[in-house]
Amino acid sequence: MKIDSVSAQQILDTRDRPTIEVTLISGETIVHASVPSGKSTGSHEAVELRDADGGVSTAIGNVECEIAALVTGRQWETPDELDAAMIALDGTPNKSRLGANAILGVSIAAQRLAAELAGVPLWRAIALRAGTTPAAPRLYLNFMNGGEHADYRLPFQEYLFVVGGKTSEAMPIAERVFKKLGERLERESRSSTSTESVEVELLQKVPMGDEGGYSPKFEELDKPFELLAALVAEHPGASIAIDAAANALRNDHGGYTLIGRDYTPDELRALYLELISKFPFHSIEDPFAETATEDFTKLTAEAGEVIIVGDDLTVTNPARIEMAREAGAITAVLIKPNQIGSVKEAIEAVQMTHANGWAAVCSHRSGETDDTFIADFAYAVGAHGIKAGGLGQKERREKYERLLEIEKEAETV
Ligand code: 2PG
Ligand code: MG
Repeated sequence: MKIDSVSAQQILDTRDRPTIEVTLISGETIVHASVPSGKSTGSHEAVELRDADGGVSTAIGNVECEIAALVTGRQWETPDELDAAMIALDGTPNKSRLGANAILGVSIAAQRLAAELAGVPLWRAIALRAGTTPAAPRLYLNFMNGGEHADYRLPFQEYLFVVGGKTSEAMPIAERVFKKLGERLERESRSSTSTESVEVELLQKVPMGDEGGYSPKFEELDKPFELLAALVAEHPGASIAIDAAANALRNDHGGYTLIGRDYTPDELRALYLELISKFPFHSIEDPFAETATEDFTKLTAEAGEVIIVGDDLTVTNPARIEMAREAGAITAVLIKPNQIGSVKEAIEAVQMTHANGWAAVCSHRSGETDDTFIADFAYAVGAHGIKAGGLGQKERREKYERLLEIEKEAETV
């Protein structure tokens, strides 16, 4: 693979924040890639380089100068070789010099270019190199958004409807459930007031959170689970997951606060175990803060079949995943390429996760673009699941639509 030109430009993500789009040209072939951005970030994530005003012009400059000088005009055997060269050029442990956003933009674009030049679908090119077995991931659909992604109208960050099997069979279920949930939430909000005027009804439309899921406000902690459980009951094999994103729930006295009530770590663990016993749970992500490894370990030991997922705890970083393995802290790892800053390292994180006998759940970020790389990646590595948001935002739906396309491609390849 030979790259003739590298350029980058600023685009806006789904929260209207600047992010980076990279273009690579090789002969007649032109590919693009853009980089998502998180809000509830772990402190060990690779560095997303931003200007003082939040822009990405320094990162763009790094792509167009140093990185372009490195990657153009020579022959690359694989995109992994190119990733390794960019990592060495950056020279820091967390990509703080060139920026994980700058490096990842080129890294994803290089994967796409290699696939195009080889004439194979992106997921297939990744799987062939990584030696993984492609398979449809379970859909982790974020149907109710809370926490930092929705002004804390709900205490936990994500209330997910989980459905597995072929994507072409899972998606019609997801569509139905999303619509029904919306209708039920509207009914709930209408019944909580006596006014019937049209204006008030319009105001009562259930708001949406950052990830294209509904964002209702309930004072009762159980209420969202009751609503989801009723819908799960109509679909055998479906289940519930949450991302507690507990970094954001910490209070000043060593515990956590949910809907105005304080919990010690032990009380919060007891709450999770109670929820697991009452509702059809599949997994809990980041149940405690990223520093509370022992609390993860205790919950994992008691959670039975329910999977405990590390996100801010592990940040797609081999050293953090190894730390979690030694502690027996989790049974699954959330994989977000931009937490580590290159596709090569994200693949290594998946391989490490699988070697531990754990599940890998590949994930978008709360600030997304129309790039659907994560769908190809999740399918390529045969991930246990993919988190790509709710169905109320175009950029979230596009990931699921890409999975549908991939399923068709897989039938013909
Ligand atoms: C998460 C993500 C994605 P953010 O916590 O898992 O859903 O959110 O991108 O804000 O970190
Ligand atoms: Mg998370």
